[in-house]
Amino acid sequence: MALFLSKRLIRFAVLVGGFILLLITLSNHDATKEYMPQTMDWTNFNPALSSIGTTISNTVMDAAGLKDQEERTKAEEIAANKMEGNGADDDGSDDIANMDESAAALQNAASAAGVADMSQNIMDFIKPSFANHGNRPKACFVTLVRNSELHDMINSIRKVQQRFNAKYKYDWVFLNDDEFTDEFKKAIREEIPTSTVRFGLIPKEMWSYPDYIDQSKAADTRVKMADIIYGASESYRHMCRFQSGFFWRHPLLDEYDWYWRVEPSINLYCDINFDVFQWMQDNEKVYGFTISIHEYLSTIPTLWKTSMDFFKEHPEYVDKDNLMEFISDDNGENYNLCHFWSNFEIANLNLWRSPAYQAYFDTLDHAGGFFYERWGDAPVHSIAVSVMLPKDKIHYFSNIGYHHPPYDNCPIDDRVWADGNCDCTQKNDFTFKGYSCGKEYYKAQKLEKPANWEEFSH
Ligand SMILES: Nc1nc2c(ncn2[C@@H]2O[C@H](COP(=O)(O)OP(=O)(O)OP(=O)(O)O)[C@@H](O)[C@H]2O)c(=O)[nH]1
Ligand SMILES: [Mg+2]
Repeated sequence: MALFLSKRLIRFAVLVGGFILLLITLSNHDATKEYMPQTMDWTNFNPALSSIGTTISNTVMDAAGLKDQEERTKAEEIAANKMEGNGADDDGSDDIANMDESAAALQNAASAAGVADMSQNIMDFIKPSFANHGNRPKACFVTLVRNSELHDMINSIRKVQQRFNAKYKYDWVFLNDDEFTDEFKKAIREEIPTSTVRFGLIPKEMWSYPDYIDQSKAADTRVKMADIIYGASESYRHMCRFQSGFFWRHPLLDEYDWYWRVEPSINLYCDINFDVFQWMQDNEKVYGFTISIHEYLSTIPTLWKTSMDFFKEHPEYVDKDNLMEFISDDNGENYNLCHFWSNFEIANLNLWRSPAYQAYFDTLDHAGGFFYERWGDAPVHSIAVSVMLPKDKIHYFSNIGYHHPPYDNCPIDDRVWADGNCDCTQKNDFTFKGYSCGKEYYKAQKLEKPANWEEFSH
């Protein structure tokens, strides 16, 4: 009897063991994985806006409260010095192996979710533009502007034409939430005689409240944020939402693959003796910038958490070679407030047209932060680009002399400065100043900083 019982026990144990083995094998099989709930380890990717806030951002927030440009710049300098004191600076001697930790954390999470090739989505969408290799890119300048900004706009156009576009003759698209006046259109056309110039009215649905936004809550927010720069402005919020989620959907942009964003009151300090669009296309770049900077935390309290929650849900949109290290110092837990200054962008439109970015924007839009806070298009674009793109698709144009008040990108390489016939002061170059994010960028890209960078760091 005892022998009979133990035999049954052994048979039972073998059966159960076999079943468990079968389960393990199945759960590791790619095809099965899709249908099985996966536990993801997000311990390294647990967004919380906390630690960065206290030391750096209090000063940054103070700066945000100052509407006067001079005072703001001063406060930002103080913030910059604090950051340097906090060790935000470094001499680049960090262990290179540690640099990829953040990218690896994201990669692991995506692998755990059974996503084989994470870059597939967004880059597959962009790659068709690269097939045009060697041919003239389908590209244009794009400018969102008001009739009242005509004078400052003409100043920008003159510089762009003089330093670049008189030679390369790319189209220029102007957009406005209001009808452009005949006077505006005539004056602009006169400045760009060698290019096709188009003027477009922005459809109402791209510049109004979606029905899921509580407008009285939005109005309350504007009162509460009155002390923060543009905090009380309704139009600024529509502008940021438009630049984040809609400019690339305007029908006038349909025929283009590439754009260069230009604002009123900017300057180009140097001749650009190469076709930047051709360069982007033929080198298969996606997003180019000149200035990077820290954002005011008080304008985006929940942007980081909302973004990271989205990427947790959609690890398939997280590129395995992402530039997370540019925007987070702790593997994605906190936002370090770094972003590319979006008043200058040379980029591929298919980036924003991709289902991945559209899903991201849609999530942000439903979360309401464009109206209940004051989310800027710069951090929105930058978070998307840094998480979704392979980092070698992002490019810093150190050779383009650029100014948007109050900061300069001025080539600190003497040869570049002389060859470009630049008229900026190299000492004013913002790249390695404390409030900039140039150092973070060089580190995240594993680029060696120019030998003379420290001369230009204060
Ligand atoms: N048509 C239109 N354009 C706008 C409106 N608000 C801003 N813009 C444009 O959107 C771009 C960004 O606005 P800016 O006011 O320059 O915002 P910013 O660069 O964050 O801040 P500044 O320091 O003032 O330059 C510029 O090209 C403006 O001309 C608006 O209400 N209507
Ligand atoms: Mg501006």
